[in-house]
Amino acid sequence: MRRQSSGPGRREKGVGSGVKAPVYSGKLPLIERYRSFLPVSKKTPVVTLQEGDTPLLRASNLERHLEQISGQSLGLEVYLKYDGANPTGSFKDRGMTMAISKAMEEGTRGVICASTGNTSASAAAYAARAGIRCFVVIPDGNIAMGKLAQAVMAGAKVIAVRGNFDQALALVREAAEGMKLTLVNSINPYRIEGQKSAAWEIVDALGSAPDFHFIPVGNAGNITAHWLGYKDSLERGQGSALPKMMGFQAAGAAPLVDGAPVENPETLATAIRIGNPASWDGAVRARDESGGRIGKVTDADIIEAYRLLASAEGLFAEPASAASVAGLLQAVARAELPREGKVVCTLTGHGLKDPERAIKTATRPAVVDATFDALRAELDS
Ligand code: AN7
Repeated sequence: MRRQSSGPGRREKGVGSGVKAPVYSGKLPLIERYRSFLPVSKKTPVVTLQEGDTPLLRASNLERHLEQISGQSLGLEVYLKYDGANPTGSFKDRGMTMAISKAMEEGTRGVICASTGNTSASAAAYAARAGIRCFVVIPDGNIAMGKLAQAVMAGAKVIAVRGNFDQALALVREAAEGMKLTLVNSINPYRIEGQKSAAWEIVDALGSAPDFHFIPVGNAGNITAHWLGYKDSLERGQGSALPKMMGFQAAGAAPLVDGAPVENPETLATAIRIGNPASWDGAVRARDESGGRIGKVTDADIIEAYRLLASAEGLFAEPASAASVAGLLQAVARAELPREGKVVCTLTGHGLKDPERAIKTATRPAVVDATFDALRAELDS
């Protein structure tokens, strides 16, 4: 077949086994857009699914809701960064394109990760794309079905351990070392480099950093990466200030708030069911350097924000993602924010990741006979 030579596409010679010459149509892969800010060279084979460049949406209905909570008119501009729009449905793709590309450059034998679900879905997809093996270790019974489906479909070897995420992470650290596999959890420094791009995109879009950035916190890689990313943008001369970083953990899994690891973390937001975050120090630094706060929200708060996002803004995000908006609702209720300013909330993962939770949370559809009368009776009710 003849390839079309016109259009915005771009071709390069592929490097490394399993990585074909890419043809980019539409938006550029994250690594290409931010090449000069990332530790890549001409020798780095770019393994991409065209991640990043996700929507940043003004949330006017949510703004009105906040005014109701505060009982006064507010000049807050609220934006939602919908990272569930990444190729595998979560922000993890930003770091994974870097981690897998660098692993290929270094001639890896295969990659391994522990995961509450999204890291494994992303690692499995990028490893499949690169043509390398992927091993994932998950806490048995505590990952959302959509995420497990993604990892198994991509051909990863998935092993569920009778234990939680923290135990799974300790095991894969040992396995990576002993079996010469590349660890692609956010302890891998390239993951953090790629995830900085979310902050860069926000600054590119708004012209400057927002005043406040609300973000869910689990293993704490993302809050760490955002803070570093915002500092990069300021150093490059974009804008004149940094945001206060507002991280939110689930109340049953809030080691950073409680000040000590939680041995048996519990929350329905399984993505952030983590008791001993690997990037603990990074999160504390982001909080303290920015003058922000790391707080906790209950599962009930999370579910309220989860419903609100979908019903008021049409944005279906998974429960863990809604922790950022639950945190914003809490901050407004506590009159913690000024009356004016820009706020960004990150929505880290797509709602379809966890369909079981959605179906449990919402009203089930009515079932009627296949007649117009029966349908009309129900429509009128
Ligand atoms: C939707 O996939 O840790 O604080 O193993 O999937 O950077 O850990 C997922 C974390 C927030 C927390 N929202 O981010 C994993 C994993 C969603 C997530 C987080 C996760 P970090």
